[in-house]
Amino acid sequence: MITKPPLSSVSSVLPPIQCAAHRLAFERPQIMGVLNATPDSFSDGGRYFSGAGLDLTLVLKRASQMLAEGATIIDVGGESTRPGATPVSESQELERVVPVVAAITGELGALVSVDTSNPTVMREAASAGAGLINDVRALRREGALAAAAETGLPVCLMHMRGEPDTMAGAQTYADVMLEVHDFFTRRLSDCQAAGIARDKIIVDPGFGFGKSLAQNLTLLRNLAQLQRYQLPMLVGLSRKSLLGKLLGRDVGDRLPGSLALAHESVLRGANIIRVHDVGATADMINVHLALQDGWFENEGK
Ligand code: YH5
Repeated sequence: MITKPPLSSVSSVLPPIQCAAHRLAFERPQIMGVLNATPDSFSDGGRYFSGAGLDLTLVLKRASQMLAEGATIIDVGGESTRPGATPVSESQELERVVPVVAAITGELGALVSVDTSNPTVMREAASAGAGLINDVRALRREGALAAAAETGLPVCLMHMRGEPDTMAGAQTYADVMLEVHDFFTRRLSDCQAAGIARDKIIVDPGFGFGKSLAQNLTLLRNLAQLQRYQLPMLVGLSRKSLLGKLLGRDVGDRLPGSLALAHESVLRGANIIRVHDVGATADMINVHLALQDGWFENEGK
């Protein structure tokens, strides 16, 4: 009899990663909740800004809500990666990100990742309590490898060809899977050379960054291939434009599509799901886990 291979080809649980005081474990998919400290992001820009600027009370309220709904990481970003977005200066990014990181770690004791490509922001956010560096440019900015190594924090390396500003034009890849694989092979070796231990790295294929709809779907269909590194895998698909193209939905009407994409990612071995809608994603993951072998023996009633 011919049996189909499972979607997820690696069944053993990856070792946990130490993120500052927090141990991030991978027995179950973890949820990273998005918190944009920007006035101009795609999906939730300007939410925490009042007349006086960034309002930390609103930020803490939103972070608490995401934690209560099941997020284990809050991803704080101060730079919009939207093509054509006004570039943010270093001082502006520091001003937005550092107080937010300090407030969420200090007041809520939560694990915070800092979504930045800037070496100074990496250092200052680490001092303020961040437990993870999430860099959409995969530490390719001048000084970023050294800064990340200095903090000693784990890092998420995301695949993107070029820069957010130049990536918008559909890129042509001979083979998108091969390109992503070559990219990680190079970045993993550069990280190792900079003194970032391999076991501190998370990989992310970078959905929506310079990729066509077809390329994004190819990446997701073949996501299990990224388990070859035996490193945790993060995916960010929540509310992204591929759903606009696929379903003709505006950014506020993409939750069902986002859940389907997140579920397909979990089936293919994703370990961390970066989302805007934490509660709905937690329900999806809990239903998925209830169908896993052994669940009723281990935690079901
Ligand atoms: C990611 O995939 N993405 S910021 C466009 C949207 C909605 C959302 C048009 N940071 C990732 O979330 N970090 C971002 O609607 C990320 N992986 C990691 N590691 C883009 C974003 C978005 C863009």
